[in-house]
Amino acid sequence: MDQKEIVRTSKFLSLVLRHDPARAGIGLDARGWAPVDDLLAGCRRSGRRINRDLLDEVVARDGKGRFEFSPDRTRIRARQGHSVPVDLGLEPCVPPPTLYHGTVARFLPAITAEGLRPGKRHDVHLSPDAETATRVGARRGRPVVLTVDAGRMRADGHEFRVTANGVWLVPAVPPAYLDPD
Ligand code: HQG
Repeated sequence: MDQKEIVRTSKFLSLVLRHDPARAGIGLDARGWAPVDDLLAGCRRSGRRINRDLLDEVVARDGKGRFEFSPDRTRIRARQGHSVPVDLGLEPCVPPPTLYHGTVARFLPAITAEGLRPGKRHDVHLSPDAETATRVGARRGRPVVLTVDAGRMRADGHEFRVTANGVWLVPAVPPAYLDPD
């Protein structure tokens, strides 16, 4: 399967399954799931040719594992990054002592003053290693990597969750837990 088609389809599915399910004429349930048949039918109606084989390829080969099927493979959801209100049902868990956040210099004054805020998404996204955070920051320009004292945050009562593809989620990071890498 053509890698470009996979990336294009992944982008469209991210839009539908994170931000705008109406784009494919579907809804998501409270946990963010959509029936695969409805999704494929909705994509067809909106002029996107996505068949089950292509969908399987995207879920299996997406570079960041952005999507997952339910165990019976009849439903699909995005693993993180939603702006529509869903509760992914992830349990709080113990983070590694240090996590990383990739950003760019122009955001640093605001981040230093108010900490990391989730923006349009539900949570701030943190990476388990500086390399991944560098890639996240590089989407916006020359990357700046901040370290997050996740161990101390958790000890102070902040709840962390992790998605099946290794993205750490936290509602916010106050400035006291942040340092330049
Ligand atoms: C910044 C991609 C001003 C923050 C990536 C970031 C990731 C602040 C931007 C995932 C701020 C939000 C998430 C504050 C944070 N003042 N700016 N107080 N606090 N920011 O896209 O972390 O391809 O919502 O530094 O790989 O960049 O979509 O978050 O630059 O995993 O799967 O505000 O998105 O994954 O931007 O990226 P985003 P993010 P996908």
